[in-house]
Amino acid sequence: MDYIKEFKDAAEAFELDGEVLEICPYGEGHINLTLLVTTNKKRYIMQKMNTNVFANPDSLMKNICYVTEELEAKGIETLHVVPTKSKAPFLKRNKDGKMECFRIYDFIENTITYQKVTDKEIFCNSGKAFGEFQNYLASFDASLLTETIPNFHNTPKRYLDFEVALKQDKFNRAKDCKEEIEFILAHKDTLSKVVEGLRDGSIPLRVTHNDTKLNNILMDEKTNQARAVIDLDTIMPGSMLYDFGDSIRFGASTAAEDEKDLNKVHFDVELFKAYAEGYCEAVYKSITPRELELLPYSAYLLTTECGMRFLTDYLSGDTYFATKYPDHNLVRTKTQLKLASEIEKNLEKLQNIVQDIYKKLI
Ligand code: ADP
Ligand code: GN1
Ligand code: MG
Repeated sequence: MDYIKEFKDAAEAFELDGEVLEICPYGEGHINLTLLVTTNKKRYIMQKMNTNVFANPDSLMKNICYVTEELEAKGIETLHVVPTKSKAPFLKRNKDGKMECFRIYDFIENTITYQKVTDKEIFCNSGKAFGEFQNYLASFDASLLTETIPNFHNTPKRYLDFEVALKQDKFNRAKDCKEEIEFILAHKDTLSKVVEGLRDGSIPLRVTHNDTKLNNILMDEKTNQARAVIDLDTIMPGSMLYDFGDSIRFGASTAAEDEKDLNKVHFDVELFKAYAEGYCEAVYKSITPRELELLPYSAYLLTTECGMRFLTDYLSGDTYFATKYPDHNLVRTKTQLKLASEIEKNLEKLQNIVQDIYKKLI
């Protein structure tokens, strides 16, 4: 494959231990192109960074270096950036007039990433780990960080982007997703509680991960305890509700994000509870009453937001998320909107669950 040769050439620029033996595709990320590099000494993760999504790779890598160095100094396992031979944190090169960026991390061995929750305990452990990660970031100087994607979780702004894509309907696809479009239009007025709270100060602005799906955490392959939170590209000022909600969106589902058979897709209240137990155990000392109150809503919000983003990308011709077949983004949209509607119906029940968990902790 052509791109393997491209990666091989780029790998030459890095300070690697040993001779490169093999390079092959790895993982299930939707944004960067990720490959596993094996030398005769060790393994690495090499990524072609998505410069369509991340317009400023220099500040992005600066963010990652700041955060990983601070975590390392605290003795917390994290990504380790492998420098280039000229001591840069990534390789930026010009190919046929286009900028290309590559980075390499040490492969974190003896870990596993889950694409779906297989066990309540694993999900609870991931909740605890993302909560603890939130605590580590609390002492981080936010002024050092660049906002890598402005308005990333500004859901009302995402709604406006959706409206533009719908109006343009560049690929004449709106006719194939009428029900999904109707769902989003009908929920327009439910999308602003977190941005409004951040604006009026009733929700604190914190440094957050912003992309807390289960495959962005490495679990120990023997104990299933969390080892490292990865995919640090979107660490930026935000709300902890984004982190909680996004984990529930991905993990508290009975099926994969791109399951085609919607009969298999349900929101699982027990999984919500397991995650909330782990997360609250880590953050109960710092969470505010308003944040606690909005935890269930955040699951609804982030799931709707993600469905809306998939739909926007579908309408725009699949330019953002990596897709494997023509209506992949539409399939993803349908699972997200089904989950969002089930979460919405369960909000009161989820509220009681969260309150019970919290009362036991304090
Ligand atoms: P994307 O932004 O495209 O989601 P990620 O940085 O999340 O890319 O990487 C994709 C996948 O590669 C992860 O879900 C994980 O399985 C794997 N991965 C990434 N970094 C490492 C690492 N340092 N060690 C082991 N596995 C990794
Ligand atoms: C992307 O990078 P990855 O695959 O972990 C996306 C998230 C979405 C998620 C949906 C930078 O996450 O925001 O929630 O896909 N990341 C970015 O699966 O847009
Ligand atoms: Mg990822």
